[in-house]
Amino acid sequence: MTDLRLASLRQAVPDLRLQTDAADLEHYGRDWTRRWTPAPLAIALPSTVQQVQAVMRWSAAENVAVVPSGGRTGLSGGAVAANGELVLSLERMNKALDYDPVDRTLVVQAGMPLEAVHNAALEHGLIYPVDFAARGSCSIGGNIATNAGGIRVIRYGNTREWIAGLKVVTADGELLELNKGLVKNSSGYDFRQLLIGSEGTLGVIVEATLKLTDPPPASNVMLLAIPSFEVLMQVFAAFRARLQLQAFEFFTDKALRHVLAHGAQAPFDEVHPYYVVTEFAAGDEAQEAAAMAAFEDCMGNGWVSDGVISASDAQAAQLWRLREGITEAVARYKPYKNDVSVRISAMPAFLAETQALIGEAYPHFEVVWFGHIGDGNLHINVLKPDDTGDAEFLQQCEHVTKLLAAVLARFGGSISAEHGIGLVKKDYLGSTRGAAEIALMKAVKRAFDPQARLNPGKVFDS
Ligand code: 2HG
Ligand code: ZN
Repeated sequence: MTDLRLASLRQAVPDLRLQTDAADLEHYGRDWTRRWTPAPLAIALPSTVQQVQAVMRWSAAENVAVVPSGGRTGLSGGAVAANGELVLSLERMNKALDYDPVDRTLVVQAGMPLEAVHNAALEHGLIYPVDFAARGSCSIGGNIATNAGGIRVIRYGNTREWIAGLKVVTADGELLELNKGLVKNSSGYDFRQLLIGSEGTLGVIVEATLKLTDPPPASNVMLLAIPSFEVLMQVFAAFRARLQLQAFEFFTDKALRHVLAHGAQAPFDEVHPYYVVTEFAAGDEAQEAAAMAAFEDCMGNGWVSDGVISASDAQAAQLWRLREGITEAVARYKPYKNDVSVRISAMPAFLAETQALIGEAYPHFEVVWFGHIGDGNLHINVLKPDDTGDAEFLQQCEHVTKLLAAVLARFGGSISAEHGIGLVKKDYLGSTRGAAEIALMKAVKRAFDPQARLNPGKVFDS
């Protein structure tokens, strides 16, 4: 059966690179979640848009499900192929195609790694400002498919703000050219925005026209030690009022302990409950003075217990490592991840309530909190205790998510701030989206993909 299908794919798209080695099926069939056993039919690695169209036409004719695939750095199972799907990897379509200095846009293929996009923008003296730790491995197509956020959302917004146009191959192999780089386009539904964040369920993103912008002024990085979460919010308000913030990220003592155990250098002699890494414009003396004044005021108020400021790019990178190294440092504990958001102002109450709730239900859990303060986005990593089996741990963590989802529904928050719903959070979609809204989402899915062949089972069951 498998052989027959692959033979028909080879016949339908003769030049297509197809890989079926066990190692490839394993490698391309999973993402960073590692929860599901990869079992794809095969891996298709097209090199042109026409090949992607031909693959989708074949998928329609043979009724084979397709999982669009980028860097697979996702944390929600959105790129997992565990049910005999064809993985459609955009990895070989990884080039910048065009730059327009008047529009200040860069046209890129979907498989281009985010870091390569950053470098391509810099070659033109501009930046593509969306950024996060997985920059070297993730692809721009995957970033768009999940509306990725990251560490500079506070200054530049999510991926959604930076997409001027998209080329998308539909479930039937049609090519849609969405928005075509226009700044203004008031001509009906904006399918470009609908495709952004649709997690490969509505179409295959093959090309994007990215907006670029001026590089920021020179910046400095500060690490602050903070005695409580309530005052952390005061520090945020004080810094935001006086500085042009590029990033304002927090983590806890537990997070720091893991990053230090993983090789980072300790910033302070003492241990503090919370830490902030903030980056802000420091292009002239006035900006530098404003930063020092904000810091001193916060120290004077008892909101900050200690602080370091970067004196070089190397030091700035070292301070950033304390925050960006957390995911890698805790990976060996097979953490169960939640990625939630509430209104910024609601963060202290939400954090206090959920910390108490988890602590009461599972006092033996080590919970690592960190995230993006300016975006109301908290990352909650529950580390697997050594004496708890995988299945039992998963069951307990699902219970934690259920508790969280109920609190989020009350707070009007989101069960996925920036990682997507994928497989991991689909049972909890209803905590964030109303029943009528989910019914409309399903109707949209049916309109784009009536046979449910595109990334089936992700976001919701069709
Ligand atoms: C981050 O902000 C990423 O570092 C990963 O979104 C979060 O590992 C996580 O839970
Ligand atoms: Zn994050």
